[in-house]
Amino acid sequence: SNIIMRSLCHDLLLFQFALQMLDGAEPQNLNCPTYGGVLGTPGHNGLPGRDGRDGKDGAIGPKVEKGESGVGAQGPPGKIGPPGVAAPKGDKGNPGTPGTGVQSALQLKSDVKYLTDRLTIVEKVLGFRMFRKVGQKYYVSDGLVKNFEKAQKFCSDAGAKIVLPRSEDENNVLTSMQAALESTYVYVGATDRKKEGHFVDMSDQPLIFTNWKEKEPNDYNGAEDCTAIYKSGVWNDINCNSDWHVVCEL
Ligand SMILES: [Ca+2]
Ligand SMILES: [Ca+2]
Repeated sequence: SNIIMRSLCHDLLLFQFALQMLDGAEPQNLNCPTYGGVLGTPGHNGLPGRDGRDGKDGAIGPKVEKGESGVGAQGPPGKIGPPGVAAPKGDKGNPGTPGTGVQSALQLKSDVKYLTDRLTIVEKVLGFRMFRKVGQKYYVSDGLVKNFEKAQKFCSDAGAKIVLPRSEDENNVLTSMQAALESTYVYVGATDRKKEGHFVDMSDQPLIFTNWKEKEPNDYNGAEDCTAIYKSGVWNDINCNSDWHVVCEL
């Protein structure tokens, strides 16, 4: 064990010597016991070592808040890509149904116009005291009595025309209306003022229906150029200045 102790002592002496040399201290006499003798008294504490050098500047700076994430400026546009390949031509479509949409629209427009026109007529009809419907026509009257010129103007002002039956049905309806008016005569729109004995309607068109009484028209006294209908439904040429009931047609 002495050999081991001596070996350790030499190692310690070498280590201590090395430390003294590094410290720049005067090397002291260092000895190790040659033989296993009595352990010496412990040595005094050595002098304190020099202060160590200051460390590098590693101070931690103040904590900084995380900044807002910035928005980068938009870069320049990229290069124009190569032209695309043209798509193959598609198959020819099936032919459409010819004009159904347009026809429907035109039909609807026509229907609306028809209904609007009819409504306009009906509204005029409702403005009269009395009316009868015959076919698509309305015979209307306010029960007024006027000469032919005033009768014609009255009807015209109402957006109508002085009545003129153009069929037996119409003649019958006018006759029934005449009975309701309790009138002897009702003027109808036929005259021979332009050509004696040649009766025409208010548009100078030939009459398509007449119902003259026997021996009429007779142009009595050469002064009968207007036409009126009797209670019985027959016609007579009369003086245009006489006042008779007025019936208009719409
Ligand atoms: Ca006449
Ligand atoms: Ca007559």
